[in-house]
Amino acid sequence: MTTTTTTGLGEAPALSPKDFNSGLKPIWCPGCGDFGVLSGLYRALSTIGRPPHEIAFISGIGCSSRIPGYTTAYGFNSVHGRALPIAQGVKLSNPDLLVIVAGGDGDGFSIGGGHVAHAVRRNTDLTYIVMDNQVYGLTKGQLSPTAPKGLKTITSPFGSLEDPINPLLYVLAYGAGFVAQSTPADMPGMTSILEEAIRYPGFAFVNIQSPCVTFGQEEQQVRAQKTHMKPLASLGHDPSDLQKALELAGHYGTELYTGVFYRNPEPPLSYDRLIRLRQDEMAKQARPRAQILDAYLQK
Ligand SMILES: Cc1ncc(C[n+]2csc(CCOP(=O)(O)OP(=O)(O)O)c2C)c(N)n1
Ligand code: SF4
Repeated sequence: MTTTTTTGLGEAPALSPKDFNSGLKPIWCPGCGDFGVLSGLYRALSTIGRPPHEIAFISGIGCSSRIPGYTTAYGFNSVHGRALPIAQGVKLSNPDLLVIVAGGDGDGFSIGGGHVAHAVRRNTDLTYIVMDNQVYGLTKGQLSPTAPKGLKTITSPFGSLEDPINPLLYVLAYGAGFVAQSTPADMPGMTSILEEAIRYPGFAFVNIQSPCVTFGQEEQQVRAQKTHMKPLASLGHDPSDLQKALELAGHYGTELYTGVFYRNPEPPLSYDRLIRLRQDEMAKQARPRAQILDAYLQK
């Protein structure tokens, strides 16, 4: 690192994507979409410029949930489906940390599904990245909640009978302030969406169509995605238009829209900010301990 940037706090060394690479070799299958997501995160974080020790990656269990170990930030590869509650706890106990949550569609919307609604409505300032591959990759390709109807897997040999859940509509319905979708088939677009999501001051959700090359479907692979992905910007979508965002998100599974579906133009104060304000207020009103003891003894 030879260059420096000037910040309000003085001279700080400029960061490069390499500064976020832990050097641990990912054990993902060659060609797995998660490699692209990891590389996009390195780039987005270097542009944002917060050093690794000011960042925490929290994940659950799955191939995609291995991401914390491949970064130099603090990391917790935790318990299947429990990344969001842990991440909220981390953010509340240290609001200065930049907290990023990452994992698979199974981790987020099967076992962890109940936590998503509460994380969204509580609006803690964190970024939730789901690497959506429509299967359980780590446990060898079982049906996941985002698998399309008819998908044949080892747990649905005659084709899935169920309609998939729609992660975009799910978080929009509970009031998420930032909702986007991307794919490693569009590295520049995905990197800038990750950067925007991380900078958003509240709960931000990014669904990344990250192909599983070993158990995934043919039409979900990067080459196929390149031919059918449609940037929302090319449709003239205005991300402040919630009604239109809901309508477009309804095409999940049939259209691969990329870009920002919804960005709240007037983000409310996040939960961690509200808690901090309340704590400051309580500290101002708090009586010295001696006074409390006196009041007790006088009773
Ligand atoms: C409580 C519990 N139940 C089940 C498992 C087994 N398990 C580990 S990862 C996983 C699903 C992984 O799929 P996903 O979250 O979509 O991530 P991917 O591997 O596809 O990235 C399951 C069922 C577990 N580790 N813990
Ligand atoms: S099984 Fe699928 S999701 Fe897991 S590392 Fe391999 S390609 Fe990636």
